[in-house]
Amino acid sequence: MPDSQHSTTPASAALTLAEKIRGKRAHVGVVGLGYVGLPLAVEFARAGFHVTGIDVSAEKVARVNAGDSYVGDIPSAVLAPLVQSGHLRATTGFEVVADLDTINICVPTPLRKTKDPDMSFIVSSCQEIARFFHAGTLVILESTTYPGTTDELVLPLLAKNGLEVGRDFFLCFSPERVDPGNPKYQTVNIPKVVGGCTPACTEMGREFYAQALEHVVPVSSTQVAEMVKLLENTFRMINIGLVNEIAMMCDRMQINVWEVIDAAATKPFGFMPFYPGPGLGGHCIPIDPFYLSWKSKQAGIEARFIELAGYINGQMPHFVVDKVQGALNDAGKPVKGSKIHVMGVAYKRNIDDMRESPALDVMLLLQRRGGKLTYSDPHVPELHLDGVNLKAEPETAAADADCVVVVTDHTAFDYAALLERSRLIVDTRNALKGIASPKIVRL
Ligand code: SAJ
Repeated sequence: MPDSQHSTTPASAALTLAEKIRGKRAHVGVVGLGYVGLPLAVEFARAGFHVTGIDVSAEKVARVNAGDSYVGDIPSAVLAPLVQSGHLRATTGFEVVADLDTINICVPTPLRKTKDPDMSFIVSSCQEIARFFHAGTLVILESTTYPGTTDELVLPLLAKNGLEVGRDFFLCFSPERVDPGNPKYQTVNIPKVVGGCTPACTEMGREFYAQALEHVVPVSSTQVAEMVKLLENTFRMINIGLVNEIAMMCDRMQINVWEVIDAAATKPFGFMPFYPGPGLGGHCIPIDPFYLSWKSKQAGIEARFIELAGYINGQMPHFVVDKVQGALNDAGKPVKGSKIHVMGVAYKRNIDDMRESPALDVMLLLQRRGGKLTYSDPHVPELHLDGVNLKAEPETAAADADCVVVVTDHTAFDYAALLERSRLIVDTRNALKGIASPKIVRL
């Protein structure tokens, strides 16, 4: 059981906390038990800490306490023993903060419709934490956000009753780098960047992560740590935008962009392949860069690359729909009244996440042009448009369709059988790579 003594004098606060962390006697708290928070809580419980997860969802809390995992990367066979041994429990109440020594905040940071940051989850979590906050605590924000959030928004919410950061409590930012479903990189072996409000905070954060994770990367400030994550994901978004624009150029010049990319990828240095697609989905890449552009605009600098890449990526569903229209037209068929079957609707292969999925844009645009839509996706059991579930079995629907569109290239699909039974396939992911057939139209 954790040591429930909380030191009161400043100097001893740091010493006592560091000793608890090193001795794995610290009571670890994780706010937000999603695809980031639950794996983090599990890693610290596995390392021997007493961990309490806090989540607003009573269902999530009940499932954690029943050892019933809802996060793909954490099998119940891993979660249940940690709950049974008492190393991991969950609650919806923040009262437990009074007994916590460390608190990781892993709550969502979505964008509002106006494309500016929605900080409501961070603010509400910090307001609840502040109600029970005490000296000798380490707080680490992990939610992806704009540079300055930790110092400008979180710190004032916690630095109350004379508590001084770096002396009485410790505050850091550490970007989450969880890649759901990645078989090679999981929470324990993904290098963990951490930056504090003060050097003492950075050191406490480093010490904390070093107890459970394989590689810790301390940096000089919370702003550097916040910016690291935004650079990582803005890099991806812009390069995806670049390759999507290259795809549109190649299409116009009748050059096979997939062959171009594969050949360019043979360059052993100075190049990293990205691939064109139907658009940009997910809850990270389409969103994180706009946290950066929002903040940089406040600093008086227009983030032109981000805005341009956002525009180009946003054009891809329209580009795909034009390809479908052109392919049907070449077969003497209008989109209107044609049966169009979409293969794969999740935002990327082999997952079930639909957030910001470009498949939704493609299907809506085709429906607006009069297409009769169905879809197949082994990871997405239902998808309703106008109240109708468009789910159909690939075998029958593809054979019956005037055009099949591969939007998400799940590995579970039988592409050879799909080619056999389809009249026409628009392949937006090069899923039928290397297959030459007049039936196939590629991006
Ligand atoms: N996409 C392309 N072309 C590409 C790569 C991706 O069109 O070459 C599309 C995908 O289909 C998807 C979207 O972009 O719709 C985002 O794909 P992603 O591979 O970036 O996957 P995400 O959104 O799951 O991104 C996460 C990020 N992880 C974190 O933020 C912690 C990202 O930093 C990772 O690099 C990425 O996973 C990954 O590599 O899988």
